[in-house]
Amino acid sequence: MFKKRAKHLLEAISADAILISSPENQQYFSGFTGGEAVLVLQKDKLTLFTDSRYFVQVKEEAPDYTLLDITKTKPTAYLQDFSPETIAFEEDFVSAKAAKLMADALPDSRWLGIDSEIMTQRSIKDETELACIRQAATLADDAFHHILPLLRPGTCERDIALELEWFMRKQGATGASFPIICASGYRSAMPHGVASDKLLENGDFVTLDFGCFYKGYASDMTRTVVLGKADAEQKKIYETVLSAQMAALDCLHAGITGKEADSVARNIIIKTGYGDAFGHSLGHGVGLQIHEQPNLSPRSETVLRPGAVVSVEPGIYIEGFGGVRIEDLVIITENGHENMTHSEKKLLEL
Ligand SMILES: [Mn+2]
Repeated sequence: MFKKRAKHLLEAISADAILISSPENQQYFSGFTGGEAVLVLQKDKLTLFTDSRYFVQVKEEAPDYTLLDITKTKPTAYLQDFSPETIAFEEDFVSAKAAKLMADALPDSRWLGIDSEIMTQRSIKDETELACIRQAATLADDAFHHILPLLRPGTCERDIALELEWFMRKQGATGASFPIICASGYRSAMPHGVASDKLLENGDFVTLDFGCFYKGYASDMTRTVVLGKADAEQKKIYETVLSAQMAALDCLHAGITGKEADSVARNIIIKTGYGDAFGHSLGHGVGLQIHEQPNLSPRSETVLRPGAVVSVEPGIYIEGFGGVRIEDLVIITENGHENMTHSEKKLLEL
């Protein structure tokens, strides 16, 4: 599998060697999860450079790679023997200083940024990856079910976030996939309102946006509930977001662009008069990172392909009043999508 991924990338670009420095891409191309290494991909040779802290781990996780001690041989010194004409590297990840050192060590080589090719390859998930993301999504669903009885007036947002993370980790997640958002009452108008010391109050919208990492892969979901009885405006906002979300899900299939999907949800929100209150894009790709390709945004010309994993998360946010977001995580298929998020979506009045 890892050999196949490396081969695919080598074939997609014309470079004699590819250097992989970021932790996510090291995991993607080799299986190594230690994070501190450099991979060198060459046509018939896969080499992993790291130090003795990781030697045992590399043998376990990345058996397709030849292990070299980075304290004895630097990747650039190793490459000098091959006089590579073109070397590809992650220019979005490598610091300017490190890039200069690399270029100085191999002054005759042409250096090529490779980030977008890698992100395009990573945007289509294979079955092994999908199994991890499904499990990460299931753990998040289970955590939402677990947290519902704890959403009570007087509970602190941070305690809710902590309990969600604790629950997911107890069930096998390695951590939350980003700082958990628990935004209640007026704070729910902040799309990225990370949990604060605020106590939940009766009448509050409570937006929970969270997910976890399972075997390196992220999940992402959002639900918004009301504490007590929802008032008429809360109901109207919630129903608008829900119908936008359902319409966007219905339109998803391989072949449409990110832009088209975004506009389906956005037009519903605009028609209801809340257009200005939906400032962010409809969704984003999810995988080894919480935000990756493809994007479902008004600017995204990317055509969705089968095997892409995206979030679908319209929202309405009104300063001083509150906000609603509903988010599912789905796999794009030839004729539609597979929804990995199964938590209740009708308005819960707790
Ligand atoms: Mn998201």
